[in-house]
Amino acid sequence: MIVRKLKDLLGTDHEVDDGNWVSRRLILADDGMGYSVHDTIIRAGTETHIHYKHHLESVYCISGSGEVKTLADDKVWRIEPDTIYALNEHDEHLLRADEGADWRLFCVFRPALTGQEVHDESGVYPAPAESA
Ligand code: 9YT
Repeated sequence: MIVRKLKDLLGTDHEVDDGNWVSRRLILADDGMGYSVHDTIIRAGTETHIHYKHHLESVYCISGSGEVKTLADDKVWRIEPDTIYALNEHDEHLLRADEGADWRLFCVFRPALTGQEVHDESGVYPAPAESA
């Protein structure tokens, strides 16, 4: 069984800072679960372009707030505590954190991230084979 505490991951290679966000990667590909689990802080007032072409992601809001704008249809979705969204169509989107407080999101990716992924210029994480 795997048991980890967030405080033990801080400052290690399980913590990845991409500027607009810092991702604390709790469970990764080499844990063999088939998905990865992340506790992510989105910095207040930031906007991030994301397009997970090779992954599915579910995101549950723990604290803070913001919005997701899906670019295919220009819809804007308010995301507040106790709200989940799922990018079930690999939806290209803008992630906008409200001003005032950081936004804490609990994220699950399938397939699992290997650990050090950051977004490329199009907001994409590499396909698993490329990042292995
Ligand atoms: C919600 C989202 O996708 N944020 C970007 C970072 C990502 N969750 C990650 O790598 O943990």
